[in-house]
Amino acid sequence: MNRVPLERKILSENDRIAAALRARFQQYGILVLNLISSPGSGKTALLERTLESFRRGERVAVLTGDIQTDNDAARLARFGFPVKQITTGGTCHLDASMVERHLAGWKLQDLDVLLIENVGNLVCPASYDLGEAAKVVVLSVAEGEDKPLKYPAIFFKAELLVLNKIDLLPYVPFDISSAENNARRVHPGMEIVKVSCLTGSGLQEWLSWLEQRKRDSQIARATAVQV
Ligand SMILES: Nc1nc2c(ncn2[C@@H]2O[C@H](COP(=O)(O)OP(=O)(O)O)[C@@H](O)[C@H]2O)c(=O)[nH]1
Ligand SMILES: [Mg+2]
Repeated sequence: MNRVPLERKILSENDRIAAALRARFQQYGILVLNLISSPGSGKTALLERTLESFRRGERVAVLTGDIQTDNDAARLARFGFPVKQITTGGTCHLDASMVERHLAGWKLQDLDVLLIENVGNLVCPASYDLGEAAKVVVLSVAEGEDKPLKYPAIFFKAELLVLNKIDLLPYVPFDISSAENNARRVHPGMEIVKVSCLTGSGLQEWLSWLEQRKRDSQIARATAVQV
């Protein structure tokens, strides 16, 4: 078998598992977000600030993916919510079967939100559905405003762009309106929030977006139960 049909077969198997996961998440009204960015853009920092803002009883869990180490799980476990590390051992993205395996032991009926940090990479994670309600792409101002044009697939597929590290704007040559225009050239109408996980600036906008999406998932579940 040559490479293209094999790749297609792997992707369609992934789509099958992801569709089953999505149906389970919808059945329980769980909002699942798939966070994608280059290494170092601030996915874990955004999750740290997010978990920090949640009240103790919040029904949230986190899966965090990396090629090696469980450093991110250790950073995130400090907040007292369930966290598991997915170590891919070389694979440059998470896939639906990894998510399915790592859900074992968690009761989905106990969750309202599942946050998934993908492996740091703007390319491969765009091709793998994890059964999420939405992909969120994080881009930091240290990476250059041209990235949406260079890696259009992920900017097209993500529902939200989190522009992180805006505290660094005085120190780096990054044209924020050009970055926004580039993102919206690839994805017209794309929602964008500008944040600093260091200073906390803009985080309220991100948390409001998340809260709205959480309500949407719960309303969708209630509507499905009624019909
Ligand atoms: N100045 C600044 N640094 C940040 C911000 N967010 C994250 N960082 C730093 O960027 C580095 C990478 O962040 P991390 O969350 O590990 O990125 P990840 O690889 O996408 O998970 C760390 O040293 C963070 O402290 C921010 O908003 N401003
Ligand atoms: Mg990380």
